[in-house]
Amino acid sequence: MERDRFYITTPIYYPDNRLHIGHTYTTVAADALARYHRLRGRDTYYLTGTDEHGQKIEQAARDKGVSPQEFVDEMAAWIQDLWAELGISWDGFIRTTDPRHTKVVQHVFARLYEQDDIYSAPYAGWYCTPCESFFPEGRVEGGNCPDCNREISWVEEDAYFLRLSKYADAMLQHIEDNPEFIQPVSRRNEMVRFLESGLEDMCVTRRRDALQWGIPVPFDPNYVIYVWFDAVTNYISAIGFGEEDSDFDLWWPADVHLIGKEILRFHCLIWPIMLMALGVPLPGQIFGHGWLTLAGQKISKSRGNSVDPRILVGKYGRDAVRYYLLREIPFGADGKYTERSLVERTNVDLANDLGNLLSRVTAMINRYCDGVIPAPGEMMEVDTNLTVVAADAVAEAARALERNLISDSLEGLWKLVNAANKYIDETAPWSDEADDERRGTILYNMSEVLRILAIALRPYLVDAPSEMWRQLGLEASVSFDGTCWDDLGWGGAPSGVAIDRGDPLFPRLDADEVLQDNGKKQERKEETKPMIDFDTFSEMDLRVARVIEAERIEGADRLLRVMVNVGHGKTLQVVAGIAEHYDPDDIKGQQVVVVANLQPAKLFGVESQGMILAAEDGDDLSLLGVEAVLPPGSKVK
Ligand code: ME8
Repeated sequence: MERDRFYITTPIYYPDNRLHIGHTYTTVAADALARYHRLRGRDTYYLTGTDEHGQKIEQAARDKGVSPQEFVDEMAAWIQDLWAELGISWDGFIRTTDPRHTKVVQHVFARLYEQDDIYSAPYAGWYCTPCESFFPEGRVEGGNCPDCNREISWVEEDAYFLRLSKYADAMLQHIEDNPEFIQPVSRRNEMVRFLESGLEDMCVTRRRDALQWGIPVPFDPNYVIYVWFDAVTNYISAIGFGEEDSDFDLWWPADVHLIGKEILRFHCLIWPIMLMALGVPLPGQIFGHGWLTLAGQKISKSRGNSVDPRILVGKYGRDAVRYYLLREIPFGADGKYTERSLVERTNVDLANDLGNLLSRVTAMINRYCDGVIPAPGEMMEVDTNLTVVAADAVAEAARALERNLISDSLEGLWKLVNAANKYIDETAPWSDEADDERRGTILYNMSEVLRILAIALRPYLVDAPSEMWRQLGLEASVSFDGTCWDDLGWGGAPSGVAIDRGDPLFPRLDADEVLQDNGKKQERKEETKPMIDFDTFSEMDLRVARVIEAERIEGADRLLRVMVNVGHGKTLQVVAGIAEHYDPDDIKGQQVVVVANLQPAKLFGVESQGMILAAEDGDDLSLLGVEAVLPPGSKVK
């Protein structure tokens, strides 16, 4: 029987730092799924929250000179504001410092200890603070974390262990018996391989003298509970596990734990084994999505390449950001983030395909039908074809969403958007050949497509669908908030209602203008960079050079093409972002400093073979020079 409830979770995020577009990705994806299931009429619970204990948080609070509790209070509030700004419709926000949660964690720990699934033994191995992960001796080479490649510390202490090995076979069996348990399939295979290579028991405590900021082991004051043991328990503590008269049985087991692929092992092995040991049913599915990458690297707080979702929302609006994240990257795979692709998606899919459709249709209803949705007349083949496309698109979207394949579902819906645009062009209601009845039929059909889209897009977009509804004048007869997936059948648009044409849903963006503006803000925001060693520094070939010629690059207000003499008979062509500060004629003959061994890159179709160094302060920019006149090619060191 189909379950009429849906319980979905995101990871609970570490509030050690501001969250970035990667966390936003998971949260928006879970939100889209939660909204979809609500639209299907299922009781839905969407849980997110913050993972507030552990060494990382303790250090971050110490660096800021505040207590860990003050620190996490401020960060958790910041995160909730961020999610509110993005229109995230969470039902529960769990904080692991909540006494309701700590009580459950202590209860689970004590129970597993009592039944001998937790035992005490000495630990000697590695610990990675950024990942909050233990690694056995053999898995670490050269003192760096095998997962994140950052520095790792050696830990030797008496500890408590969770008996994972006892459950390894049962775990493997469960994965084999339940093909949907870990998705996508590639992640499932990865976990099976990992299990087959042998599962060791896991350390689940830290000594109190090494770490204070954690939940105390209830029967041993010398220890706090390992932050991952604490964290995964949120999925049951938030819904009242172990409490009398709670909603636990209503929601558990969770339908989907949506997570990033780097935390698969905690979710696909350790967490289910904890549940098995407790005799609690396992979640239906763990879906490990891919990473958003920038310049080939995972976007992450500590790599210093994080992208601030608030800046993007401020610039493009939350619907554009949400749509981009949900549509651009095939759900499950890694995907490159670039702001240019966000702008392109917004312009093509949202402004042109969707926004223009609404704008054209409402303009024609005003012009040909006195601003009122007309009644349809006789349907021709082209019209019934459109109804078939609509039904297929909706069915395809639902099929994909039932399997959490969000980008596929949007692809399905855009088949209808594209077909509708084609339909208008083909039926040409503006042409002299169309009489009033024919025009009425076409514009009714178009209103109907827009009505269907407004409802079907509700999971993904939070502002545009209701605005479409409003402009179509539908609110007068049907409340938008009351619509549901069952309203997606053809023929629901009421004839005779007055439309209210408004501003474009998504104004077209001038890509070069918005992207250049952002370049400035990003540069200013970047304050510190990680330390580098001397060898890394000396890999840079810095030279005194002389400008031979310079000219503006068409279409790029900030850029100059500059030819520089770098000595030894060599000339480099450099594209420099200095056009707002220097006239090409002014810099001819000037002595500058260049990076002469930078990999060539194309900017606005012009190859840049190096970089001219400049200092920047807010809107001011000044080229770097050397005091005396030196021959081109002189080394800078
Ligand atoms: O791991 N691309 O928290 P966290 C896509 N507290 N998703 C990304 C991403 C990227 N570049 N970067 C982060 C923790 N994420 C633990 C979780 S759960 C019991 C405890 C997303 O703050 C992705 O979902 O490091 C990843 O799993 C999560 O953020 C990690 O967030």
